[in-house]
Amino acid sequence: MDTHPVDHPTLSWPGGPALRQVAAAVRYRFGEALHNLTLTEPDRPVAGPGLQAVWRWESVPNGYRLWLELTATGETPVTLETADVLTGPAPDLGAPMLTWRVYQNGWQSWSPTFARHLEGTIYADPGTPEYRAAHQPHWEPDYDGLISSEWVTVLFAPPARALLLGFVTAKDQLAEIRLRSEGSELTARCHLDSVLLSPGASLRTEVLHLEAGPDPLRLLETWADLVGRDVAQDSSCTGPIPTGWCTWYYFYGENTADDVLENLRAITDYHLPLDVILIDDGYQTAIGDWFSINLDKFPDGMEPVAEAVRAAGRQLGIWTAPFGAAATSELFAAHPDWTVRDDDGNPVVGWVHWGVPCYALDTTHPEVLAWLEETFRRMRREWGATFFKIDFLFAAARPGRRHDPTATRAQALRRGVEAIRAAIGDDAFLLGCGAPLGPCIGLVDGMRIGTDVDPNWHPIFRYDLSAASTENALRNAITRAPFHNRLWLNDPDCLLVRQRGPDLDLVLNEMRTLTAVIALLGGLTLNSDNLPFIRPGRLKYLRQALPPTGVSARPLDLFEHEMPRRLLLSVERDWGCWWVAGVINWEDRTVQTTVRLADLGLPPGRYHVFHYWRRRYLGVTDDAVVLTRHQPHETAVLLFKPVSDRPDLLTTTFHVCQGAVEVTDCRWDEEAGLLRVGLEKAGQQFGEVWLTVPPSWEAVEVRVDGRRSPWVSPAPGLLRAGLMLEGRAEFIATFRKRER
Ligand code: 9PG
Repeated sequence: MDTHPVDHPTLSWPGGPALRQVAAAVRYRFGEALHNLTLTEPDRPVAGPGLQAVWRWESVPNGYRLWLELTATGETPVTLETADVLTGPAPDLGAPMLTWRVYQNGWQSWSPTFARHLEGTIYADPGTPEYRAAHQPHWEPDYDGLISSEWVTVLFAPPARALLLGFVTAKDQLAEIRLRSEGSELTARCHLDSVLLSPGASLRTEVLHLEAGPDPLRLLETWADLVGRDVAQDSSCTGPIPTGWCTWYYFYGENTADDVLENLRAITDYHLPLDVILIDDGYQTAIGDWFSINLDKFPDGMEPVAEAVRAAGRQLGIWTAPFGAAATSELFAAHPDWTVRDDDGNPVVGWVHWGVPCYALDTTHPEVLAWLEETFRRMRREWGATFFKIDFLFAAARPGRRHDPTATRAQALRRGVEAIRAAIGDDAFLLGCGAPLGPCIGLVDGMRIGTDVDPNWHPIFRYDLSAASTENALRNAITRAPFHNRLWLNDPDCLLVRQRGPDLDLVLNEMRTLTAVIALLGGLTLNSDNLPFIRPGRLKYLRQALPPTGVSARPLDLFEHEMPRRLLLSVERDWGCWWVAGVINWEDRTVQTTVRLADLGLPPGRYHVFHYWRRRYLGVTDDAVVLTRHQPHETAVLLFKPVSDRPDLLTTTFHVCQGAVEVTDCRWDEEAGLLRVGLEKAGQQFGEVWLTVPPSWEAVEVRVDGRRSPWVSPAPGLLRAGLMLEGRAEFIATFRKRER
């Protein structure tokens, strides 16, 4: 061990956490020997055989930034294994570690993510080779008892001491934060994947940002802001949020051209504001053979379908798994040398696709990159596709030998995604899926942030947190909500609203929870039902999630519950403000839930409360709402609207977010006793407008677009009127002062 003889420094925050005895470390090979270089002092170069390292520290507001600079100094290259930009005992957060919550961010889209309780967690490591390959890229035999969070973590000791450790760069190395409670160890590690560093060459690790504060959710949001600004350069968070329809979760790969065309027609007939028609897995004959269309399903190839989509004024979306080559594919037969190799020279399996092994393509190979570019250029040019869902991206980051021995797994993956981005152009939408998150940032517009949604609430094939299920998909959609609009646009996966039956096992409350959470999170909103056969009574749910607001509700209790129960969307307009809370019962039984204004962080005051799905006005509160029968898997969507002393808009039933997208304006004219509500929404939808009427006023009439319209008073102090909204409408209610 080559150690510099200096006291280990401390990283500390006044009145906050302290990291004592910190060091940095580099593990590498020079010649045959494995070396460990330890650094205990910033900015002073430390030399080992064939390698020099410098540990950099920078002070930033509320924290520090740490990284390492490595230079090969010998006559022959060094082989780099790992660089720990920070290692030492777990920090002092002023409370025993077993009371902590640790944000455990999974590696890729489907990997379980949540603020893990060190005692009594829902997490269990399945320990299978498949799970490791898909979710644990840094697995080692000593993984037992270790918590590994990819890219970022927050350590939280309730009630108010939190420390964020997050890399603010991510292009070059996969990076994890490892925490071990037994023996107390914290390490922020960049993986250098045995790459060669040639004599004289240098490299920098990713940059670790450390920040302390009282509010762990805020820290996570702040980190995502920093990364979004520096790495994504906000490039990926502009433009409208995609909406659409996807073939996968009804047809599961069995979809034909006719199925697509019939759904396209239904979308037009039903006036559904769904823009992208996404042809998911199943149109191709094999993974890798993207232009070899399965003619049993698409007898005339892709062109006529693409043409019909465009003619209907929609965008064509195409699914691919671009970094795989099925063992049975023509691609693999023609280019067996294009794959990542193991130590024995055999092709590395990226994943097994519905029973067929798919080899991992070597995205450092110039021919592979050229093929990728050509493939995506053709899809754009020949089919006119403008939306690309690229899936199973983690395959490009499988460990193994590559054409370029200096490329890390992260760099290899990034080169592949860069080639695709270059080919499709900046104006096409790129959606990552099954994707290691960090290396994709700045290249993708959207990112799937959870496992697959499913016709079942609980998983039915495997019982781990990464298995397809509505519950698992929703958990990640919520726990990764802080990434939305900061790193990219979040894709929570598809919305299913079809009736319960052989194709869907969700009960009404579960389907409404899926609808509510997707709507409250404000990300991509794609439906995946068989629309020609859907009951009109179910389409209304889809309409209530469209269009996405673009703004995410905040998971207020992310660090309190492993399955967060409280989502809060604050809406502020120049004509008013209100809050929409989604309160989720994850239990399999009915419970009583108390929702306190204080727990929602609402300013003190008096609020009207509306129970959205039940269409029930709950009255006024200045304290709490009690849901006496909060049913299994039910999300109570509660609107909180400040009480006003004149007639006011309470809510509308056109959208779960209750005015955030469809109410363009709301003006009160005291003189004339007129409340004017401007409404606008794409599509065609029946809904209601609810108004509150204080005792000093009484309603005279309601007019919609100048025509008198019937209204009712469902309870004293309330007025309700229905209307068919097609595009725009002007809703005017007239009132007069009551005689005293
Ligand atoms: C198409 C699907 C859909 C879906 C994607 C992805 O075996 N597996 O572990 C496994 C995981 C995810 C998965 C399929 C299989 O789904 O998330 O939206 O595009 O591929 O095959």
